[in-house]
Amino acid sequence: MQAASDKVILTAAVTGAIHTPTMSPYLPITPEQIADDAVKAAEAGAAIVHIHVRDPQTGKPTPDIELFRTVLTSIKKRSDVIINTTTGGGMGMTPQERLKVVPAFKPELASFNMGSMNFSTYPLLQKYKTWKYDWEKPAIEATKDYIFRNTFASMEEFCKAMKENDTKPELECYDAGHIYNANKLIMDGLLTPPVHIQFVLGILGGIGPAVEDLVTMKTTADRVIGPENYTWSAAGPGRFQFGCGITASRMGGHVRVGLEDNVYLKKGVLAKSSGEQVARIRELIFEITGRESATPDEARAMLHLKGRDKVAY
Ligand code: KMH
Ligand code: ZN
Repeated sequence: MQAASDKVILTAAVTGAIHTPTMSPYLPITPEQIADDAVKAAEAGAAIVHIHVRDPQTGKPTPDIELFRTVLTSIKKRSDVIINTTTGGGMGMTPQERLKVVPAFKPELASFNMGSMNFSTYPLLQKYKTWKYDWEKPAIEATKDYIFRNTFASMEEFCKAMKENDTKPELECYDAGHIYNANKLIMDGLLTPPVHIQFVLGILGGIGPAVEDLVTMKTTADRVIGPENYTWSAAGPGRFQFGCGITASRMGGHVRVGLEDNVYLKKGVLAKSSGEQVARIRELIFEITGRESATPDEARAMLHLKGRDKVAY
């Protein structure tokens, strides 16, 4: 039996806000589909599920609290998986709309984006020529002129809400500067170490998905924040998802997969669910590194989470 501390925490980000219904018929849209996929991903070995919600009629990302409530309660009834709610939301949502899930549900874990940036997916326009819904193409086009807003003023507001609701933030760092932003919030006493960081590699507007990019992020975090002051995971949106996951697991980190970041299982094969990707990465990591995947309770202990009896859903 492997020591729990050596295990790898797998996260499944099941729907997100980047992909649109045209890109995969398997992208979960309704609250029932999102909850079902989250439960399946947990059964496949995910200790954490990262949750966004979408308008059930159109598949457009929304900050609707009642949709979140339906998804969170449905997952909690069926699984002890850790639920990580997004506070990144999607394009066009204000920081305040994005943050509402934290006071509303007091989740164990929530994403917290560490800086303003260009966040663009417009190269996808070359790949898809016809669209299922009218909103999809303009939304992807608009990412060319989009700034994902996470100023210090709004980050301070997010820190305060997370502290008040005892929600552990997962610090989404898309570039080296974001690690310095996180450290500024630690130095100001607004974030308490050990913090949990998600290195997101390969978003257009952030650092790339190469091995060297992950090494840069990790060595920067070691130098600036200190290895004893953080735990970490990596996500590689797009076709680098599995490669990033393998690299991160070999470096001792944790790993995120899911249809939020990549709709494929392998080249040319759409993933039928995030659970399929979890099963694949779990097997690859075990084969290559010998690391087993952590259970939700092992992950709770590793990340110092408050427990699922202390959430408000
Ligand atoms: N969209 C991902 C690349 C969030 O939800 O706050 C990162 C993310 C952010 O999951
Ligand atoms: Zn997300």
